Amino acid sequence: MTDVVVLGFPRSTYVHIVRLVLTQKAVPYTFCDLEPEMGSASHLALHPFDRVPILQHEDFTLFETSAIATYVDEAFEGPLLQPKDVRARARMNQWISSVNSYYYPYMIYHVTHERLVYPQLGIASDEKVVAHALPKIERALHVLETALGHGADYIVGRELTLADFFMLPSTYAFGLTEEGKAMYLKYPLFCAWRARMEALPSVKRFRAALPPREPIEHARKWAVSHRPKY
Ligand SMILES: N[C@@H](CCC(=O)N[C@@H](CS)C(=O)NCC(=O)O)C(=O)O
Repeated sequence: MTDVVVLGFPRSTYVHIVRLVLTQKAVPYTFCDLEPEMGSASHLALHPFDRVPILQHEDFTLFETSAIATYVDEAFEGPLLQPKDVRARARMNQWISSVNSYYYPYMIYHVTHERLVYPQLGIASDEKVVAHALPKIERALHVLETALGHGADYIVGRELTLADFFMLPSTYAFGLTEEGKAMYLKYPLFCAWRARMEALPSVKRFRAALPPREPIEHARKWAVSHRPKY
């Protein structure tokens, strides 16, 4: 047992960000699968907005992934994942915010849910949702490819930062869809960044610790609550 607990459901993109950061920082933690409790009073007592992840460290409970990732980086030893330089740190935060606003919603909520999550539950894909998202994702990948085009190993430059760990899970899951596989071929610098990230010992350890991608049972309600209407 450790005094750090991550609560969430196993396939959650945002939970993956937190678990990646903890693994990179070599912080031992326990994962608590909230799937059976999602939306219940016990879940809402931990996260009043009905989301995951939630982090518990000793007597401290925290939600929102950027707050958790920053806390983990600052509360534990190990190489810092936030640049000391004020402008590089601002650039990192620009990318984290961009993942939340321009990458995750289209790659995950729109395409990955329609292509991988709903069909596993017997719910047909909504082609309009996918068609609306794809040009937004093309744009987002083009922007990322341009940012990586200045000889940078990582998104903010030479240093591995939280921005890389925010970007990885959304792009990983979208890359499992047929649309993602086809689109990625056009972005060689982005593909090289992905390969570099997947080669990190922490990322390998994280992937090896994940269970098979089981259906997300509580996602049945997303088809009503989360699905955009076009
Ligand atoms: N703003 C939140 C977003 C978290 C989020 O959207 N998590 C998704 C999983 S990746 C979730 O909890 N979905 C559950 C649901 O909508 O029922 C954060 O940064 O932590």
